[in-house]
Amino acid sequence: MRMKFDILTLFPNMFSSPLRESILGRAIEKGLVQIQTINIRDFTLDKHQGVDDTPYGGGQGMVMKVEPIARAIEWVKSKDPSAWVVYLTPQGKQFNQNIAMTLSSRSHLILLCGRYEGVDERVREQFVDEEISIGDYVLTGGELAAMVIIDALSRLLPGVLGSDRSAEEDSFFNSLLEYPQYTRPFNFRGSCVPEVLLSGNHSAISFWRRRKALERTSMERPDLLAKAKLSEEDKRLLEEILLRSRNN
Ligand code: 9D3
Repeated sequence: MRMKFDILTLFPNMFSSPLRESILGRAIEKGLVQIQTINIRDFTLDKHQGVDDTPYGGGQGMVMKVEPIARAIEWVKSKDPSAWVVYLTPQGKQFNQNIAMTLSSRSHLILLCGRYEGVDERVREQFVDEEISIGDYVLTGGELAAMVIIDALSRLLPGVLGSDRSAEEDSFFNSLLEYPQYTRPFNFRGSCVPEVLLSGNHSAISFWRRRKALERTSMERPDLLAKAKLSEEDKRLLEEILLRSRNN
């Protein structure tokens, strides 16, 4: 159940250290995740190694040429025709946990990172299976987006996290924000840990955490409440929270 990522980029060095740290680094060492960067420039044939050119019809900036990208994708696919091509672009559908789960069931992704004004339309037409954006803000290219996707997918693979964590994953996400966490010291510059957490009363602790999760979600992400599975108790707590926030 290992997953392979081939990253097509003009800046392969961007990927060297971020992916080798911590959990992802261990997943690579364990052989659960394989990441290869491919420099698109290595697939140029002309001696100037041009990877971009001015747009037909005029206009600002440069467009990434079709041939080097086509050759790079065909090279990967000649070894594995099942590889799925994802183009990182502001025009793609917005990445979320559901897309992460769907993509993580594929064994081999080719992540195409755009630069400049993007790729020649014929790359999309003939080679791209899916287009993804990581959100409504402007990046300088698709490289950081590719890393976000690799990170989010890798942690879903069996054996990458502790097994107890992965199970709760799908039920957790898209429901509520998490409750506040504390560790030592008890008193930091006059701000103390809530007493209930020291009480040893597990049902009181669970109740407090659920209330805090509901409180935070209704303040910061009310949109999540619409999708959340709420008990009658949760609904009662929410009423209380809403009433209190109106009085403040
Ligand atoms: C002149 C028009 N450009 C600036 C608004 C459009 C544009 C082209 C290329 C804007 C950004 C980029 C580079 N971004 C990506 O390649 C990218 C991206 C992003 O910018 N935001 C969120 N997700 C992604 S995925 C790839």
